[in-house]
Amino acid sequence: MEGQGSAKKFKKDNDAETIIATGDIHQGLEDLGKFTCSQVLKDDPTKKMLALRADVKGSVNPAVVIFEKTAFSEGSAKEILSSATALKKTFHNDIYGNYTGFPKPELNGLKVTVIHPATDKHIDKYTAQESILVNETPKLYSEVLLEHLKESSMNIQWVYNILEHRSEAGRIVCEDTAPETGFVLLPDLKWDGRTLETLYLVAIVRRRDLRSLRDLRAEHLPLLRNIWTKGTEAIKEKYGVPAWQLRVYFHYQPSYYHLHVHFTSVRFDAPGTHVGKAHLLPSVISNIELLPDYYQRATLSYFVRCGDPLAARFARAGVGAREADAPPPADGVQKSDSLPEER
Ligand code: G7M
Repeated sequence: MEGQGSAKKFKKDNDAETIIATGDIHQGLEDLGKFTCSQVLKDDPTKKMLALRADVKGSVNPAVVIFEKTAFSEGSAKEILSSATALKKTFHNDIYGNYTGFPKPELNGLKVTVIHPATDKHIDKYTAQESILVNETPKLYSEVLLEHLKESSMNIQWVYNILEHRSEAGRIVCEDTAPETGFVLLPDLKWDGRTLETLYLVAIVRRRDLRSLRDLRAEHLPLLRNIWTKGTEAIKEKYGVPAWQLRVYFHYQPSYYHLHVHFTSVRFDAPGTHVGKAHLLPSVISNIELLPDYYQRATLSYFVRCGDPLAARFARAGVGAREADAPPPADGVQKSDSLPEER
């Protein structure tokens, strides 16, 4: 049974019997005929990504649909250079020709992510917004961030579905069932599972009491070392990619507060690998080895989107936008002109 458990509201509609009967839009979804674009959330020419808010026939809830152009692989690069690729000339000048190419559909697939029912949080997440930089001290963590987490509940049913083999069971690359140090490693939602240039897996820990980097201390070193050792070995065995070609890291802030670790190829500039977001696993282990409560004592800096309720909460706590010419605050917020990478 795939993707059990999230609450969904559907209205009666004869054309949408499948949705009503199963309560799951992904059952039997073979095209996008039921979707109508209601808003362009983000159109990112650099990442070649388009995020749309969509109405769904037969459902009162909106969806978020994300289209991404996929990377070339060496295999497809060879196939693409053939008569099956039609060309339309834009112009030519001397030895230089510029064309639009139309390869056969199998070589030209888009990665499509459908989130339904999409919450306001999902819609915010994929909407282009200005952001602020927060320097989160331990005090701000307990007074602002923890309070925010208590009041906002992001649905993490998908995590439990994976841990309990109700979803994506066939995609698991490595599983360790030890209660304290165990985890499940599988391809990330963002990866097609094949293109090594964009390799992206995620390790989800079995235990449910660790929310983020902030909770990690010396007693969790065996868990962290286990994820590093078994995760990198499993990737080497299955994909032939050695540990030294992997970027292994936490996000802080993460989108989901159930501890998980990202494994991406160093050849791939994955979203969320920038300063103020990614914390490399070997460095995290080393920091805790040096100082057992490092992550309870450190100031951790990160970006928050202006539309995120968390930004409003920081502002209410007196950690808000400052005058443009003020010196950078020791424990506060700086306006940032640049957008953060996708969270
Ligand atoms: O930013 P954060 O550290 O919370 O990243 C969470 C990661 O989980 C992202 O890289 C997502 O692409 C990934 N992810 C999110 N969902 C809902 C799923 C899912 O259902 N399956 C898998 N395999 N990965 C997911």
